[in-house]
Amino acid sequence: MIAPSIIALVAIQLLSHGVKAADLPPGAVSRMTLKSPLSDPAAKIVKIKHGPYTVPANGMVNNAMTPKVALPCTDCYITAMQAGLEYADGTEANIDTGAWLHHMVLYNTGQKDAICARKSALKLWPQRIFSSGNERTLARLNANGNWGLPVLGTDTFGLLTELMNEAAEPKSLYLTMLYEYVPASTAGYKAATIIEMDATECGDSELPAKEGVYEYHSAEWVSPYSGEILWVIGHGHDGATDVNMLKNGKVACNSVQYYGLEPAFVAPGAGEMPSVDNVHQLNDSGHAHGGASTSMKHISNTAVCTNIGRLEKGDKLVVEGLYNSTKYAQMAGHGEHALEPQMAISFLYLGLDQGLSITPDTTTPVRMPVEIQGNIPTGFGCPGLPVYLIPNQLSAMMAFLGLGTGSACMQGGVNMPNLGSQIVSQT
Ligand SMILES: *[C@@H]1O[C@H](CO)[C@@H](O)[C@H](O)[C@H]1NC(C)=O
Ligand SMILES: *[C@@H]1O[C@H](CO)[C@@H](O)[C@H](O)[C@H]1NC(C)=O
Ligand SMILES: [Cu+2]
Repeated sequence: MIAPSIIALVAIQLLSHGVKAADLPPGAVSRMTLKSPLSDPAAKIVKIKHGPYTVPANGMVNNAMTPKVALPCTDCYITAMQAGLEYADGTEANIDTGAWLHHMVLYNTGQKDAICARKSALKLWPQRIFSSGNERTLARLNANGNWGLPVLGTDTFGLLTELMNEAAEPKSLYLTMLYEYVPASTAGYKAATIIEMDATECGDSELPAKEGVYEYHSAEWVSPYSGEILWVIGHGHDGATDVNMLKNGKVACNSVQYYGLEPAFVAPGAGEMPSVDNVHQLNDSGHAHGGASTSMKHISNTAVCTNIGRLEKGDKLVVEGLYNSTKYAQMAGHGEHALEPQMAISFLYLGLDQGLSITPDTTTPVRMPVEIQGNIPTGFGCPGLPVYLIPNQLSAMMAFLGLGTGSACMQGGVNMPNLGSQIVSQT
């Protein structure tokens, strides 16, 4: 006999996600809610609402930077994280109503990034601790052992958010972060870190879209760390079939990209002409989650990898994004580009053998962006603030190198220093 509260819990999860865990394809995972079962008796789930962001009709909020946002907890380990987007009344904001979580990056200026922090002027490069596209994939660090991402009292989280609105009216949206965490004193917990592999390495992640079958690779990165690989997520854009993490030349994580498994990730047909490719895709899919045949499915879930063994010092990692625009229609571009840029990102959480005393990688050469087109948020030279490197602008270049102040730190993006955060606790 199942307790009524459990039945209610399952019913809530079905309502909020539309797909039963059992129906998910290989590697895909259920999303977390405030009411998800806890992974540890000591764990708590907290939700932080960031915003509101006002996104103009048929417009975007481009890389809005908030240098300081609320921490989920201090002196704790984050055991799971997930991004979301919602309206003021708490209902989900997604593609079915024209709202896109184009991307978000959460970073910790109190720690250094495992790949991009170097001895150079960029030594302030903060640790990217989590990122998400509209697919909103859960990251879990304690799936195979008591690991978590440490949050210290001295840490500061910052948030970069890009949102898109395909509706004819402006929207007021909240970026949400759901965290599960345990207090640092929880017996047996140890520190994990994140390794974010990107085909542009420490660049702006954007790659030009092509037609047909094509792929993007990062350069090889040699790990100075060893530990347990806890969880790997591959991120690509529409058109991607797989985003793989290769270890020593072999696929260690195949993150299949799944399209339109939930109605919220299907653009309504009205006013949108389906491409031939997208009609193919709907006929191929074999199940009815897709809605009308004139609608367009977008990436809704990604396969994640857990329990895939260890990373040793000297192991070589590469991220590989595989695209097939015949199989999955790519997004039409805004502005001068015919197609939206693509991405190939694979981020892995690593349970460190060496515990908290992690030192940033200062030995492996890292390719920094050399082909600069437009404004690239790559530097972090202003105290506590990110910097946009703008070609041919001396002040921005100075700021990028850590020599500038004030407005140069913020050119090219929207600074949102006073963005509100509301903390919603589990009841
Ligand atoms: C897909 O299904 C529709 C409706 O049954 C049909 O008209 C169309 O020809 C099919 N497309 C392909 C490529 O099979
Ligand atoms: C690309 O997609 C098309 C349409 O689904 C398929 O026929 C073709 O085999 C795919 N190519 C590769 C290399 O996977
Ligand atoms: Cu992306």
